[in-house]
Amino acid sequence: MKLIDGKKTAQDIRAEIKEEVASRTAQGVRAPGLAVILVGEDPASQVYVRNKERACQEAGIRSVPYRLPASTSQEELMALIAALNADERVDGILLQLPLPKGLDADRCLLAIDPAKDVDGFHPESVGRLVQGLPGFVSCTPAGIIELLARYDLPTEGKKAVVIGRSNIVGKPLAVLLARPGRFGNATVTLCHSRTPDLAKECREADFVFAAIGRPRFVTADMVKLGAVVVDVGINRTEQGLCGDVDFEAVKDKCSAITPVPGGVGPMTIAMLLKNTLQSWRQRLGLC
Ligand code: BQF
Repeated sequence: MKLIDGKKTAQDIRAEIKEEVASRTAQGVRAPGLAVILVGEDPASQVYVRNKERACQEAGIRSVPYRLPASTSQEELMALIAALNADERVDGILLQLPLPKGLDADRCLLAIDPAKDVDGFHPESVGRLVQGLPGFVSCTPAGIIELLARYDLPTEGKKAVVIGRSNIVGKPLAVLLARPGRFGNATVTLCHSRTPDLAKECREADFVFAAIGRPRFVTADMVKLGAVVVDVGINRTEQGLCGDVDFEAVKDKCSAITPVPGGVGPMTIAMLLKNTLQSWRQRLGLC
């Protein structure tokens, strides 16, 4: 079994980004800017936002925090997004989800300029992904494909099972895996809570991507010998962070596996920086 080290890979990518930012800014180009909006006090969201801001800072990306109370109105939030759309020094707009009750996330995401949609959640970004057009790709699925590429685990011609049909992970991941290319061209099965025999679907898969949101949901009997297992789960339990895969049981059966923590999670952050860098290049005509 090969352990797929997302923490190390994400560090490598962040170092590459830092180098590009440093060399451009040394020539007088302004630094990339990312606006980070956090509404309310959700403890997990606070951790994620801190992770993202720290990563930006280390890479030379200017992160501009907007911490708003849970009592913020939809119109106030829409006005902030409009102001950030118009701000030339802002290359990316990150609206941390979930939003507190009473706020309409879809309406907010629709208001973000697609050119600054570094989370890839705008319907235009999703449409571009589905149609195979260039655009921002949701960070977690993009990070997963990047991990497969950097570990040279091609999906071409293989059977892939994605468990979970969320807009943020499962659906875009299934689309990426079915795209042309060495780290695409998979025969993809998108499974969910209404799939009649999930264990059978998984057992037939060369690649299993677990994005269910239930601790240790994928057990050893669900995994084919030699399969690649990617654990996207971030579950908080009494014993700490835990994935959607029963790691201890599955690790001896698969050819490669991502741990939690230190697998897909850090790659999500690295891809956010990569998307911000991409937006900055495009907006300044650096590419
Ligand atoms: C790690 C997220 C569910 C819902 C909303 C590193 C992160 C997590 C884990 C992180 C996530 C999950 C983020 C590890 C951002 C990933 O070492 O394993 C980093 O900060 N994430 C988010 O912003 O919103 C979420 C999961």
